[in-house]
Amino acid sequence: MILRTSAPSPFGRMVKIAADVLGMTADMSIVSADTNDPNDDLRQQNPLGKIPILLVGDDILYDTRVIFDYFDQLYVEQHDKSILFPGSAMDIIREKTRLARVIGMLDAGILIVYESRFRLENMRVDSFVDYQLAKITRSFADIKAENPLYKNASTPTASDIALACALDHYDYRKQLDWRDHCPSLASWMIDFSNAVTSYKLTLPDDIDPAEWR
Ligand SMILES: N[C@@H](CCC(=O)N[C@@H](CS)C(=O)NCC(=O)O)C(=O)O
Repeated sequence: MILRTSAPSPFGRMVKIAADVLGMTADMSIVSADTNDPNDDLRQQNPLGKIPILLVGDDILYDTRVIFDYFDQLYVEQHDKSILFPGSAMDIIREKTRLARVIGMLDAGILIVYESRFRLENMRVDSFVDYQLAKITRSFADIKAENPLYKNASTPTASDIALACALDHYDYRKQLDWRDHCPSLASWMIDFSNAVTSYKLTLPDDIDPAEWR
């Protein structure tokens, strides 16, 4: 398997952590991709021009959720149980909904980054940024109401992995300070970081320090 991604991508990082948790890292090599480079063949691999992409033989898999489903399918075939999406059929659907929430929070965060990356300063639209921020803050309000505690030790679920990568992404790109919206996620991060080895190994190089990094 070949993973096309870039070092700062929170989505690519999720795939790396999931591969490590499932014991698949040795089967996966990483080929760096540059979404801004029109000559990068990633646009032939994924017409959306987005990473991550997983190349498996002749198959080209994207996006993150599809890659997670693929990893899960491989893991369940070999171990007869799931780590990323454990439990009953309805538990799996609930976990996929939690994952969709975090991916949506990140998609909104990425659009905020692109608003300043792709538009000239005098063309930026504050109401668009506020619209995206509201998606993130509403999601944090829901997460806060769930009293989040990290309790899956070295076998995080898909949404656990996504949440850790999302919180770090906001600290890296600074769209907002999630501590203002769900302060208890700081202890969640400490517990996640202590339990999941690949968390620290996959941090963006120049991210600010934190107690759990
Ligand atoms: N929801 C997608 C989002 C992927 C995504 O937006 N990746 C960013 C990099 S972090 C990207 O490829 N951006 C380039 C673009 O949107 O053209 C997923 O889960 O894979």
